[in-house]
Amino acid sequence: MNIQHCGFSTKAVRAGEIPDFREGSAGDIVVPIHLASTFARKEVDVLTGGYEYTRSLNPTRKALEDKLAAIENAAYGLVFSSGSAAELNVLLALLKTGDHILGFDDLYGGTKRLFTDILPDYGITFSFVDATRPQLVEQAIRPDTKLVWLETPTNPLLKVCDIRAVAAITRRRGIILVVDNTFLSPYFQHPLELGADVVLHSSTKYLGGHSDVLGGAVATNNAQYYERIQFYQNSAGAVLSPFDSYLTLRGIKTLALRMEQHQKNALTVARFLEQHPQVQRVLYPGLESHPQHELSKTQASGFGGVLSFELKSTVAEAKAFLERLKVFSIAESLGGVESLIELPSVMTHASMTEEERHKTGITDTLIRVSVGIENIEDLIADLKQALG
Ligand code: P1T
Repeated sequence: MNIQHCGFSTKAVRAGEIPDFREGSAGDIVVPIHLASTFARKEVDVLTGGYEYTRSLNPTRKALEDKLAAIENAAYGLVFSSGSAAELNVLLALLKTGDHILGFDDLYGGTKRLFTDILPDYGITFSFVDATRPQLVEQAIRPDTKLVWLETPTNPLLKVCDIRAVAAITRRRGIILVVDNTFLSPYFQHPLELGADVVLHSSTKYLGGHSDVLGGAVATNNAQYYERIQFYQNSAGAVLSPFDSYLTLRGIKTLALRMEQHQKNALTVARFLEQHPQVQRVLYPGLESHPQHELSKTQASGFGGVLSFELKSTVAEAKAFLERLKVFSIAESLGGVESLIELPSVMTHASMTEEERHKTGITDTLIRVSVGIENIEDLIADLKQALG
């Protein structure tokens, strides 16, 4: 069986976990959790099965890295102890003092914090641009720009940018394009096929899928970038543990089923909110009213399970609405089976300055929802009672 030629769910279930029938193996149908931190060898110069020390490589982590590469249709996959660790590894591996990063102006607050508060200490500069308009990206590129960083859709404003158009610009100029694919997951979007050089995930979210594991993932087809990022992964050591690799392997197997249900529920919630008299605006790429609804359909096969909205309310009223909810939990993070709701201005994006938040459009009353896979009737009833 050549797994590369199989469909998405076959890869999600089987890739990286082909049973081992060699003498002494049990033919495990799921890859075992290899807890060993080090691997013994019979001869000094010969590694057993290619393994040496778990920071460098571990069989359970390797199974996940292979599965990740398969579902992203990539040649190489690497996994880290968190999405943030994956981001810092990619940035330090691919950039040097004097380089400039051009970032989408709407990104996860923690990603922006790496650009604004960490990298300048190492002589790496940054600026932000509204990447929904590719011509603005082109204009914002400087002679020292080495890397463009996109999220699409973005966190928390669900802005969508044209990956193909931005990739055409970065390719022409030899600039690295990184796309954070956390919100759609490889089930709905394949940025490498649209021209990105590196794709990244907080696997804490949809890949893990059950709010019980933190992780980060990177995939690429570029051997040079892969070797450099892998060198940093081993040198810095922010690797995913064997147990967390196992949880993520387990999560990915049901990714297709979960994403379908997240999206179905999210669209129903978005439509319900859009027609509610107390709702000011709803941001969800699956709604016809979303400014990049048509663009989304040309580069992704779905719209995901996250949406944001604003009530016609004060901050205190928005907080009281969240606190009246009984099925939705007030919590950071997204992509788990449970419906989560939060106020980005005081939670996930609190690390941004107020000025920067307002410039980007993150108002104090913006509410972000990660719609889970519960029964939709219960979610709608909960929103109704809390709005009422
Ligand atoms: O939390 P961590 O696994 O380190 O991943 C960071 C990260 C990277 N990229 C995106 C798009 C993200 O949303 C995140 C983390 N986001 C949240 C915790 C959140 O609630 O938005």
